[in-house]
Amino acid sequence: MSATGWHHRVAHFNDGSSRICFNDDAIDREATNLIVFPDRSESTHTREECECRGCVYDESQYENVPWCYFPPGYGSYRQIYDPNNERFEVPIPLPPSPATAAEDKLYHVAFTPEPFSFQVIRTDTETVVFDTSVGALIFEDQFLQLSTKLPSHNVYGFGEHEHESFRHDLNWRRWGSFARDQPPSPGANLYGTHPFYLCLENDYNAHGVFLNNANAQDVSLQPTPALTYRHVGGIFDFYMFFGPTPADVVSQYTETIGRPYLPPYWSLGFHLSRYGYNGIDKVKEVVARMRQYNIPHDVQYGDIDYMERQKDFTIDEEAYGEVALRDFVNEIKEEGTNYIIILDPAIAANETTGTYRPYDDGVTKDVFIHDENDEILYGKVWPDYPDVEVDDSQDWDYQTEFYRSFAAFPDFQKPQTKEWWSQEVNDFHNKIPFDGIWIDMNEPANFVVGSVTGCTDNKYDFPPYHPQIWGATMADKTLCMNALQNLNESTQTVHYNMHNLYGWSQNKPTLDAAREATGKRSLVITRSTFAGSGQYSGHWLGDNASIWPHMHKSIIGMLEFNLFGIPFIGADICGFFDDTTEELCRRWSQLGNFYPFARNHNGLNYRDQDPAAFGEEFAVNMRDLFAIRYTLLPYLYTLHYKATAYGHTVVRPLMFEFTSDSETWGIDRQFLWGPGLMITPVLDEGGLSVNAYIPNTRWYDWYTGIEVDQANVGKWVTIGVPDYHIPLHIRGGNIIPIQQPANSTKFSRDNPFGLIVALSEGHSALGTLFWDDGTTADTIENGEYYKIEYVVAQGNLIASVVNSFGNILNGLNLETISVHGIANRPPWVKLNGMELNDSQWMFDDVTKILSISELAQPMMEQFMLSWH
Ligand code: MIG
Repeated sequence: MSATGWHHRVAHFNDGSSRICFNDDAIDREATNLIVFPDRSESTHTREECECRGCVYDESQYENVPWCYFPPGYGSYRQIYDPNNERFEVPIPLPPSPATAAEDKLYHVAFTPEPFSFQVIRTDTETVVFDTSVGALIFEDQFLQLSTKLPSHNVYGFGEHEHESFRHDLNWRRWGSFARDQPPSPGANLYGTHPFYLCLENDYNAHGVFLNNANAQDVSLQPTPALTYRHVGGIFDFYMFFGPTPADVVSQYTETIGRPYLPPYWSLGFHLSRYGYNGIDKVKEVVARMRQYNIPHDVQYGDIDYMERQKDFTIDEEAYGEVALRDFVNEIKEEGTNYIIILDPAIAANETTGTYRPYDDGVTKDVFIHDENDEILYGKVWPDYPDVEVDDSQDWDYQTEFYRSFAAFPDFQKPQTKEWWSQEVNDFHNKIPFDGIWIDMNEPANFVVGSVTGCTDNKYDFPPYHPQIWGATMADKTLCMNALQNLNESTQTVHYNMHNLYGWSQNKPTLDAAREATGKRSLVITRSTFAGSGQYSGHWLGDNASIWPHMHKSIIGMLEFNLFGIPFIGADICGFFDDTTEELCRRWSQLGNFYPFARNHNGLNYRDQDPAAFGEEFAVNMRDLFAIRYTLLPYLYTLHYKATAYGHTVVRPLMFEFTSDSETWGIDRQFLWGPGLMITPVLDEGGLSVNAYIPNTRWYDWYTGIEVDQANVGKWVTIGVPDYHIPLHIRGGNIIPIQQPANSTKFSRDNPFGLIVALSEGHSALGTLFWDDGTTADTIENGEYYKIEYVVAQGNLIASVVNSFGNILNGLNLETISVHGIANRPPWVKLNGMELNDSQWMFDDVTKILSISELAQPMMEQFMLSWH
């Protein structure tokens, strides 16, 4: 490494090694610069080691504050390129920055030569949004560090972790990112990597920063406010977005990394899953009780227990049976329920030779990741050996050693792997006509460290800096870091560089394969993600537990994934690990009813938690609860369209819509669907009331339609929440398209539509309906949809058809409109100039709701409704 102008010191340690003296958080805390040892836990480094690095040692009494300080004026890199090495760059093609004329740019950049630093400044406010002068910049072969002083304490994003709050705690918190098969746990690096944050400046402008680096990394958040990035490879490839609104930032970010995929309409319905139905009879029993109570059910899952010994592309003949499963899937599809199968990337190896085509073909076609000797790397994941009786009471290590066979890991960056995968998926679809694919374990997860023979001592498995990630070594729960993978079609690199991209690399090939197999838009749900995964897949928040705090955490995760461009997001409703309780499952179903991806999923051997598992009263209430969701699906689908077309969020923090109200900046126990619907779930055991913040505007109760008293807006209010109630409020200024619900979208899509018009202070409102056939791919690109804009002003509602296509709205009528917030009874109501008769409308003088019914207005035609 020979970047000129770099002043570094080498510290010599007792073991004879010499290490770079890592510059660190040179943070201005009470005018003192700080340094910590990034490669050690703060409590283990000694005064000697610290001073040896030219740093200042101070056993600070403050909690979390590092003891090893960085003296002022410590050296920094001036040039950040590496003339001698070709460095790893993330192989995701991103568009170049838009060519903006200098005078139109929202920012400018300033450089300080000595010690080197740079500042990025928002031009119109002079706010310094990024300022590296706060710490030394380091650019070594396996260590990169850069600090920035932040313009405010309002920082959101970075993933994937279990965060306690949506707005970050900046009190010396360090978050590592390295994709890991890791159930949500405090401080852990979870399944995916999202090096993106959004910062709301104190004058309500927002900016976003994406550091396009996929190597293992951590970010230290400091109270200055500041943050420090540390990465073990790659380059500093920064993208900054200047909003100025938070919504603009997300839109600009997703324009760069790729806008989210539009999920099929059916996938917005209710999904039901569990690990360990353990046989088709149980699946049938559960589906039967869903039908018994007429509970909406758009998707049923098959987890790994449908497979023979948990091998991809096989069916357990005893417990399921190919013919029986196929017949069952065809039958539920008739009833409107789709079927999604799980697939794991790891392929059963060795013992299957000659008997298992996915492995045999994979070997012939060279699809698997290689070890450092260029032979197939074998780990262990699910596949069991044949002819072993699995004793679940044995511990994990015992099971791994004695029951699990070898497994090989497809390298999805190889072109032949995509073909091989697609062939297997297509052939399996001929057996079981599934509608979507759920890809799990793609961190990639491995039950042994590195490989069945471990890893060698090499610079990738033992880098000089081990970021704050879980596991004693980098290969913990995954592959050896020096395993060989394709970077692109023709070049190889090490797993060290590609690890965080493994899930991402599987996303598109799986969607492509699913589309080919089904001939439809299809759906992929992935566990591991990187920036851009939202273009191909949705995500669930992983193996949560049936505990109350995980409900709140799921809101935070869901809001974050909306920042990350993966709005089709949800958590396992009622919890994955542990037995749920009736109360927890009831409250969680109320919350989950408002996850974009609403799936009740359960772990192995835990008590049943499907909506009909708790008896009749519960089941009937679930049916009514889900009916609210199904009523709102035209609105939810339109929000997804806006995410795909414009990069809007679907689930939205209050702070996005009420940015100038600082009370909203920290709210993460309430959330919005788009601009118009606020959801305030119960998140605590025994809770029979919630504290809700009602931002200062007009709101209408979903259930009664009655306006929230103006005396209660701009305030925290207590709302009573009986057992079967979740507070929902429609925000003035919105027109919400709705449709009469049914027990699946297959039928609800044919039902009459309605509009809920919620008037603003100025008695106006806006809304959109996006409608396509719900299952064809690329309808937006191909213009194969209807788009209708609804506008209310001065007592007129005008519907304009701004895009039309084919006959997809034929025969569908708008039947009901309810207008909320009219001051006085109107003298008449007219549709296209013709007065409605008295039976078609009524005005309630108490609730102030104008209710119109039996309109019979064709959805595909423009119209005007007047009441003024
Ligand atoms: O836990 O396929 O996160 O949703 O049910 C082992 C079985 C593997 C992890 C997933 C979970 C799924 C389970 N899988």
